[in-house]
Amino acid sequence: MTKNVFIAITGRPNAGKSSLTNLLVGEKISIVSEKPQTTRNRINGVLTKDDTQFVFIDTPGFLKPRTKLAEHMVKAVRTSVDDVDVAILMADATKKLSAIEQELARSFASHNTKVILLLNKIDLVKSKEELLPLLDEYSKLYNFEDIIPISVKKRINTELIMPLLEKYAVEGEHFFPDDIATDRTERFLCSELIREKLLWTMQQEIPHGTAVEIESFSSRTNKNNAEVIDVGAVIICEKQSHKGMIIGKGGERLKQIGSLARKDIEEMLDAKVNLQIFVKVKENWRDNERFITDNKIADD
Ligand SMILES: Nc1nc2c(ncn2[C@@H]2O[C@H](COP(=O)(O)OP(=O)(O)OP(=O)(O)O)[C@@H](O)[C@H]2O)c(=O)[nH]1
Ligand SMILES: [Mg+2]
Repeated sequence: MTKNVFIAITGRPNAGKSSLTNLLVGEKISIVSEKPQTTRNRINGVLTKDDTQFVFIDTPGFLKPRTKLAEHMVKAVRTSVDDVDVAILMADATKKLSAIEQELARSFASHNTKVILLLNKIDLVKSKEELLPLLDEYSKLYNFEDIIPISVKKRINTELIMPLLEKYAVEGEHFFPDDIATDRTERFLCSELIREKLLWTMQQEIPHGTAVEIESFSSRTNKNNAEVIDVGAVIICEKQSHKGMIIGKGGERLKQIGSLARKDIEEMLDAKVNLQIFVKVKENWRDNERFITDNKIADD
């Protein structure tokens, strides 16, 4: 008999949720950056091991909704913890317990969710003693199934996670084909890989005001009989001045974003990629409900 386990990965922005998702799935399916609020959509990562299918639901860092986009992000978290077999609360060992973790704990309590606490980034903590007061605070916050200090970056204790999760598997048909790593389309992953490079290369506020749309995506064979995928993308930003900064002097910045993104997209698609990126201004798109849903920017 086959088994499934649905796992929601929740926690404050920048805690390392997407890094953990990628590590557990074994492939890069969710983008990672040092800037909080990198993930905007719920992303399912899938790993099938023997009879058991693990479905990891990477969620946007929990935050107070100030824009329509943020509202969608919070909704994505709420609906994710609703109906899982187990949730992970990803906490940051270098940060105090905050209103975000308290709010999540309330949400878990109202659904009776089983929750494993992972205290991440312990590579940045000098001594174990330093962690004790925080561990104590967390153990009072919720009746966690387990509490494990980890480091995704340095792979400390990360080997303990999968055997724990397996315990929550329930019998049933697999929900996804056994050979896929995510249910997201290649087009979506392309747009995310481009957005990730914006986050890497631009100042704080600009990438948060951008969205990336894939306008064309087609495959052809070149004269050497190799597959080439033509990808046409548009970066949408909020101001004319931002457009100038994204393009950069002599187009340098956009070239850099394009070449970093192309490398990752080629790796993902295992083919040569010809990537064209344009930049467009659309004021206040983050507050435009129709734009967000029509373009599936925050939708799942
Ligand atoms: N030092 C250290 N850094 C880490 C660790 N795990 C993740 N990071 C870094 O933390 C930053 C945030 O990681 P993400 O995986 O994007 O975090 P997230 O929780 O998905 O963030 P949002 O999508 O914004 O909610 C990145 O710069 C990671 O490289 C860790 O164990 N140690
Ligand atoms: Mg993330």
